[in-house]
This record gives sequence, C-alpha cells and structure tokens, in this order.
Amino acid sequence: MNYNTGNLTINTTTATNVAIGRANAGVAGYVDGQIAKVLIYNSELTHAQIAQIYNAKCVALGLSQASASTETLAVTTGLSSVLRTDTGDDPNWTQRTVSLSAYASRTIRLVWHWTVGSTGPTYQYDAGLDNISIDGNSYTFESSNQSFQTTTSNTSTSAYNSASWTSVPNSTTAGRWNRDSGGTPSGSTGPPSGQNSTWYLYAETSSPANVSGYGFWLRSPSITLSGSPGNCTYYTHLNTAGNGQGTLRFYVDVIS
Ligand SMILES: [Ca+2]
Ligand SMILES: [Ca+2]
Repeated sequence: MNYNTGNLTINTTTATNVAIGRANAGVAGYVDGQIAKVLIYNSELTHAQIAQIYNAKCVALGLSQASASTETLAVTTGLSSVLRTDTGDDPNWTQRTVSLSAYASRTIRLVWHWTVGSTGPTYQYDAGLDNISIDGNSYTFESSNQSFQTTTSNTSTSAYNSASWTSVPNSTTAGRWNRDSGGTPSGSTGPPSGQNSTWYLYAETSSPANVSGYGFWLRSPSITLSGSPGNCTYYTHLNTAGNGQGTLRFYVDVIS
C-alpha cells in the first residue's frame, strides 16, 4: 500500500487485521486478510481514533511526504470499550442513541450489561430494553426473542469472554434477561409493557440476583453492518422504584 510517497510494509503473519492510518490527514486504511482497503474521512483522525475504529490495541504508521515509518500491530476483534452508560431511576421508556459509524462494514453483536445498584430492595432493579434499531435491522421482540442471548448467572463487566450464554427465554427467571409482556412479577418495578408495544426484554433481579453488583449480559445475533450504519437506537426502562441507580452499559462485540 502506498500513501503519497510513503511505502508501507505490513506484516500480517500474526494478525487477522492490520490497521494503518495517517494521523490528522483524514485518511486511514486497513488490511483485512489479503485485501487492502482505504478509507477517506471527512474529518481528521488521530492514531487513537483509527485504533478505535479497527479495534486495534495500537495503530501503525505516520507517513509524510518526506519520510515513511512503519509499525506492525495486531488488531483484535472482540468486545469494544463501553460506548454508552445509562443509570436509573427512570420509570419511562427512554430512547438512547449511539453512533456505530466507526464499525462500518464490520460484523458485530450489540451487547448490553446491567448491574444491580446498591440501595433499596435490590429485587426492584429490573431493567427493560425494547425497540432496538440499527442499519435497517429492527428488534421489537413482538413475535420472538429474535435470537438474543443472555447470561444465566452473576457475570461481571470483565467476564464477557468467559460468559455462558443461552437463548433469551419467554420467562420471568431471576438472574437473566427474559422476554416478557404485561409487567414483571414484582410490583412497581420493571416495565409494565413494551415501548409502544406489548413485548420487551428485561433483567429479573429477584433472588439470587437481588444482590448489589449482580451482573447480567445480553447480546444480539451477529449483524453485518453496511458502509454507513449510522446510529444504533434503543429504548431503556430503568425503573428501580425510586431506590437508586443500576448501570446499563452498551458495547459492541466485533466478530470480524
Ligand atoms: Ca416491543
Ligand atoms: Ca423483579
């Protein structure tokens, strides 16, 4: 690959992807397998931003007309950093928006983590999620769980890679995300209905999940984004009956 007069050598023997970029020039590229791709951005990018786009631990290359320098890096797939955080107490369906432009053309999962808060009866921390939209894909849960998966035991924010997953059930089972309608079993907690709809997903925080810090993971099926995926939007229902704040984190899991 050649930027301006700079020549670049990329060692892909130990990396699935290699990201390269000319910082502050609005130009970045990456090698995916044997295919070189070059992207031109409207705005300037720093090396750190390029690294984030390609989920890289570091980013290679600073090129100029006068000289070229090369570095080799391993670009990892896997869970992103936290892209959005929301906390309760909010007894309404509230829309949240996250730009996924940085993940154009990648295959990802949408991922959420709910953490039970520390004050009040912790069985009242049932968090709801509904009406998720990204790049032409819509998840309303009106007819099925749409291949969403949940953990079934207390799983921390640092344990995504070792988490055990199962299909989201039509249930009100404690310690996992469920597909439900008509309100959760505990009074005055959780969503009473879907967002402008009947069905929703929610995290049931009855025993044994009625513990401060108890963690629930939820993820979508894999989605291959277009070249212009735009924003992911989703509605949260973070009613904790006035007890305080649980924490809902949003990530993406980059598969390829
Ligand atoms: Ca719904
Ligand atoms: Ca509950």
